[in-house]
Amino acid sequence: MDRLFFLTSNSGKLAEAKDFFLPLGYEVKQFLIEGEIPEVIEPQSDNLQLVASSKIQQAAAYLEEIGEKGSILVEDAGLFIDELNGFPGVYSASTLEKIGLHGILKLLDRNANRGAEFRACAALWDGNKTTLVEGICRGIITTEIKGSGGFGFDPIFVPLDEGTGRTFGEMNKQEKGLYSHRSKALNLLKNELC
Ligand code: ITT
Repeated sequence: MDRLFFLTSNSGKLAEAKDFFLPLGYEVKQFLIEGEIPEVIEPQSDNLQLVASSKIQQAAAYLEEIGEKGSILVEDAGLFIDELNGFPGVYSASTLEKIGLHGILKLLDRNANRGAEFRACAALWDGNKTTLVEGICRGIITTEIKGSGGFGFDPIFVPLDEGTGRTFGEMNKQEKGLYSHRSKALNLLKNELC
């Protein structure tokens, strides 16, 4: 089975990528060097693609340095809320850490436009070249936390296309995978690998 090294510190993202690539014959492994996630500098940018490109370049350089061969995956995601002009966007991780899901819900009053989208920008280094893709999932932000599945913002996000009004937090990984920004991005990358 071919291996794909995923540079991420997020176990939820890692689990979803593993599930996605396994049926395609790829074993996704967290990219570690001597048991540690290699340090990469995240450029301060409001552009997910720029962040992902910079991280994949740094990861490819690490792989070359240790004399390993393999493909590397990097993926940067964020929740962009319409009423907040795209906030938290590229600041999603730090915002979630600081104010939590309740804090995000408090930023939207009852009459606010609750439209939002998840964006995932994935970059794949195949040993020669980098491919960059983006997946978007439109949805709405709930008024309360619903469900204990998934990770991150999943319990406050209802994907529009699903149709039952459930949050990602109320779905299992397979159900989320039918609609998510991550699956959309990884589907685009799939053609590069297979
Ligand atoms: P790495 O950069 O190390 O991969 P991270 O946790 O910083 O991990 P991101 O920058 O991609 O990951 O994600 C920004 C935030 O958005 C972070 O808090 C994630 O938990 C959250 N997030 C990303 N994808 C999500 C998803 O599919 N569902 C819910 N929340 C998500």
